[in-house]
Amino acid sequence: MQTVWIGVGSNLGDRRAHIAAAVAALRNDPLIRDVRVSTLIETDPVGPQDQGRFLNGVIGVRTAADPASLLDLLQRLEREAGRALIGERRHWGPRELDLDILLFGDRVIQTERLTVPHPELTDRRFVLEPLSEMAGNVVVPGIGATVTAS
Ligand code: A4P
Ligand code: MG
Repeated sequence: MQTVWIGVGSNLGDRRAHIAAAVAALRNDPLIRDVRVSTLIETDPVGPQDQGRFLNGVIGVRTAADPASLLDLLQRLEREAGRALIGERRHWGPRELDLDILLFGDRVIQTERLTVPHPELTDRRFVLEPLSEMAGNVVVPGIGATVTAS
């Protein structure tokens, strides 16, 4: 079992409902245990400014699934929220639901599909604030600092 931290964001449609549906689906998924959700915060878009404000938070889970299987599950939940297929989206553009793997236990992963820890993790207040609320003492592998210190 690994503890996994997932960043969640939405800035299209009923943002709170998209996030709640993803959390409910994770709670019902046989691969996933112990789902916890941070406070959701209202944030200004980072990147293109011609889009609405985000609702951001962090979801903590425990899972025995491998990282690629977890990514498959998260991408299915993004599609179920109505998000356009990869290739039809604008980079850093608006989205109904974004689920990023921030940390996967203490693993460092670099594959075609996955970079973990998430490369923007320590640069983004909208990730660090909810993550430090839930896991302030977690060490970011490769950096060796805790989330709070970042
Ligand atoms: N991928 C690689 N590593 C990961 C990972 N750790 N977790 C790959 C999840 N996916 C990962 O992602 C594109 C590909 O990244 C996936 O197919 C997966 O194989 P995407 O979510 O489809 O593309 P994207 O979101 O347009 O790009 P990117 O780089 O993921 O953007 P981010 O980092 O998600 O940033 N401002 C505020 N206030 N709040 C936000 O939540 N989000 C973004 C998007 C920009 N500005 C924001 C927010
Ligand atoms: Mg993403």
